[in-house]
Amino acid sequence: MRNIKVAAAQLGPIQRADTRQAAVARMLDLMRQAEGCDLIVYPELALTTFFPRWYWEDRTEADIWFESEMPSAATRPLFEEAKRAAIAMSFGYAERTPDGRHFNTSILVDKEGVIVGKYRKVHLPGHDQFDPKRSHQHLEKRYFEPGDLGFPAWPLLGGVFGMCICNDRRWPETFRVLGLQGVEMVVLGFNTPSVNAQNSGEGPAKRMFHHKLSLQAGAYQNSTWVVAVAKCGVEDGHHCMAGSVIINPDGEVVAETTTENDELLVHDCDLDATRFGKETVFDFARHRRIEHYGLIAMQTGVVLPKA
Ligand code: ING
Repeated sequence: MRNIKVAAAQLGPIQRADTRQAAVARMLDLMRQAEGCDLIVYPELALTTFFPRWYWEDRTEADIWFESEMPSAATRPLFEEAKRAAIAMSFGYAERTPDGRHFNTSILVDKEGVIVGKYRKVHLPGHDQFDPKRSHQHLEKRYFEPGDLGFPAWPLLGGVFGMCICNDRRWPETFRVLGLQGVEMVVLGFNTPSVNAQNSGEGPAKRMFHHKLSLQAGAYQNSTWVVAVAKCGVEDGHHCMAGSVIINPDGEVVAETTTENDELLVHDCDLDATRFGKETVFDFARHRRIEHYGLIAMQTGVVLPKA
């Protein structure tokens, strides 16, 4: 029994006009509610509104949404409180590197407040030019570069932890690369518009179905816990879905938020519950046949079979 008491700290909307200090104050309040937990997980881009919904002709005007250091002045109180409370944490933010690169990033911080892992979102959804045909813009390809750190995993809290971000959950490669490192808990944040900008017929119900389908498959097929945390509610008129969930290594949803506001989910996660799947049905070493998997890493798009 290797029990981790996990807190999924869902955030309600953050408006364009809200300050980072206001977001951090809400995150601190959730951290205080999580007293006694081993780990607290916050959403993607937890410090600001989901700014990729807005278009700036001059991309440098979007730099106001980025952090150029971490801890930053606004987030230092979060690291200090985490250290005092001896709780590990993960949260997402927009990262601007000293050499001027831009990433949709998340970090993993240990109980001493030390950053032990960094992940940069690999699968950027959406588009990079203003698209008048869309009901709303989703300009992650405009403001971020694809992540350049791969899908690393780290030892933490007596187990193996990995991170991904939002759209990454829809790509099985994300979970499998982590699974091949023995991951026992994948933590991620998401900001998911509740309607499809290109298909108004795809509303909240279908969105929630695809969201859970992706997470439950990733958990089951790699025998890992998954903790997925939303920033949700209406941000400047744009609705993002909730659906923060904790999923066990059998792919079952064991906890789910019921509001679209700041809300804490707490669940005891036994990392040893990953063992049976890893030693039987998903014993990769015994069952995988990599001699047949070449296309997955050698080919980006579809190549149709010859007639
Ligand atoms: N948001 C959405 C997500 O992947 C999206 C974008 C939604 C893409 C639905 C495809 C389908 O949850 C982010 N931030 O990636």
